[in-house]
Amino acid sequence: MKTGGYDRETAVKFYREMLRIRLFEMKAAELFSRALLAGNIHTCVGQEAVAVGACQALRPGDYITATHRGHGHCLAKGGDSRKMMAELFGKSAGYCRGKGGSMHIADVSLGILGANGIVGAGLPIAAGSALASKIMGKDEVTLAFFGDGASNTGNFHESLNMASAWNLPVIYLCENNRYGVSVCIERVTRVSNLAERAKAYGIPGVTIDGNDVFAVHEAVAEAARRARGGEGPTLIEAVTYRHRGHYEGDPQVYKPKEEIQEWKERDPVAGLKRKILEEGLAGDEELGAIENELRLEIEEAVEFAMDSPYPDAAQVTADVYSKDNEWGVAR
Ligand SMILES: Cc1ncc(C[n+]2csc(CCOP(=O)(O)OP(=O)(O)O)c2C)c(N)n1
Repeated sequence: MKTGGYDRETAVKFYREMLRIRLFEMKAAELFSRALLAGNIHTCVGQEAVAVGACQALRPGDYITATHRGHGHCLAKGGDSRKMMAELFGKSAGYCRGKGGSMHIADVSLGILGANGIVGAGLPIAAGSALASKIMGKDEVTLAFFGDGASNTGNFHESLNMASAWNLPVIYLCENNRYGVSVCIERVTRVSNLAERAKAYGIPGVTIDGNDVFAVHEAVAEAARRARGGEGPTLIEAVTYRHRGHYEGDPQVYKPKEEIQEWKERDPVAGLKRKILEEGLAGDEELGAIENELRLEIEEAVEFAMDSPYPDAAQVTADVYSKDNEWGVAR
């Protein structure tokens, strides 16, 4: 991990954002194990550097599409932890008024075009969003997060082809965490680096260490610069690992124990903390105060969610279709 070129404030800000995601996810996992959350949740523990490095390289007016493992993406793009937690609880104060749950968090005002339970579905949405920016002559970029599994869907290939042919301001960011549910990437894909697939579409493809928030930040900043400069899409493969199961409750019997251990030693949050302390960018006391502050934020989010009412049964068919939005145009 290299902090060269980054100042103290930036390193500490990245740490704070990554730790917020980690604490949110660990709390969500705990609440799920206590049967307080309905439905299913997929945590991104171990992948925090991708969400934070990427979103910190975007502008507030840029857009993202998130995945079924999208809590980190939404928090990193500025999502409100209270509204997110309320949505996980199925409460009316949540982002989807309690009717969407963990996999359907969106806040267009923050550029979050939606987490999505359909694997690969965010890729064409991102291309459409980038096309809208281009048609409207706006200086905006859209970034699609997706997994290694999603890179084997038709949506991936069709989206990259069209985004490339139309030179759209879009960034395709693959979080290669090695598994699609229980299937290891090597069993279903012959190319060793998924970024090689960019060649087929005539766009740049780079493979980076997805546990190094600075490496992710640099790669996305460069891709955003290209996109804004009219140079079209980039495919980035961030190599990372999910520490927990595909869903909460998954015993992960398909993963070698040594592999899990090896990646836990490369924990991106602990690694960044170590780096900050080693380089003297901040001391134990300052980082401890940040952690206490974030723990309080997450506890307050849980209290807010628990205190909120469930949606009214009469609202069950409301909001199924959106008639308009703040721009009065489809996006
Ligand atoms: C189109 C579609 N096919 C299958 C599924 C079932 N499914 C849910 S998550 C998942 C694996 C996705 O793997 P990946 O894209 O690598 O993301 P990760 O879970 O590793 O973050 C599958 C197959 C789905 N939700 N949508």
